[in-house]
Amino acid sequence: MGTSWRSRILEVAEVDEYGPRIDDVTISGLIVEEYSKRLRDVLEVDVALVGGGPSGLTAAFYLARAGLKVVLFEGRLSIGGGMWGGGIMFNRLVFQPAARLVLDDLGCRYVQRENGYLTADSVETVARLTVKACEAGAVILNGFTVEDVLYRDGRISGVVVNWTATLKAGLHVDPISIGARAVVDATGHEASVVRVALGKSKIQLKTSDGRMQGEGPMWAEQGERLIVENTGEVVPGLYATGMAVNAVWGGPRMGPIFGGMLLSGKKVAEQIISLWRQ
Ligand code: 48F
Repeated sequence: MGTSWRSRILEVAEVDEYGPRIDDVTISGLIVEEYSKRLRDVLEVDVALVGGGPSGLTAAFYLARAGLKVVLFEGRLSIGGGMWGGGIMFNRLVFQPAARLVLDDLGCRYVQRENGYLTADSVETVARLTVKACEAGAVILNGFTVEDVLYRDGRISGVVVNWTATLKAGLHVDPISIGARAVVDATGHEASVVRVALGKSKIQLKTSDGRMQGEGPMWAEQGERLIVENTGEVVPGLYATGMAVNAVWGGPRMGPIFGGMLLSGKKVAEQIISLWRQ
């Protein structure tokens, strides 16, 4: 008997009428080996994105396409954030005309409606964004919650992650750290990375009083405009995109219109790419 799972691959490599025999321990070995390699590869990255909603996935796509090493941590098992349910679980998405170019870059199908509005199937759009980000080279690690940041010399320089399941179970298990040249908070309404950064140190945001302003009541037109305008660095090394932007800067929420999320994801990617090229 071999002593490692690798030797079992050879031992059970016989073929029967169904093809190569299936061995339970080999299945485990393949998962552990490949996941460990992926995790090791992203311990140090150019960009760590937090949150796999529309803004995070869009940013991941553009950043990875430009050749940056990108990891995206999503706390839930499912990627897509607030996109799945459209409005009140009617799973259609609405976009304003300005989002058209981004939808085209992402290969998303849409229907053209009156006054330039575009609509799309939310499930299909989540799937397309996810595939495009992965194909571009972004590594997506789901089930991981970012619970802290690395902060050195006045700059955010990485994130601290733990399994969401571990945190939910309240287990006393220490997290691990990921080094990143840029960290992007794409956690939506929670802006949870910015919050944790503020809560843990003397960090000041670039807002008027250095604090989080909190999002305002629903106003789609203003919200969509401000989200794109204010997308960017909030603390050296830490950027906000998507709904997190309005939580930081006090912009209104906007409900089920999603163009601003895509445009914000693209903008934050372009900001980081241009710095990276300097
Ligand atoms: O909320 P979400 O979809 O963020 P977004 O890209 O888009 C907002 C819209 O969906 C919608 C809207 C449109 O008008 O307002 O709400 O700004 O996705 C955020 C993702 O981040 C994950 C969370 O599970 C969700 O999938 N997330 C939140 N906190 C953490 C996290 C964390 N600390 N670590 C990892 N993932």
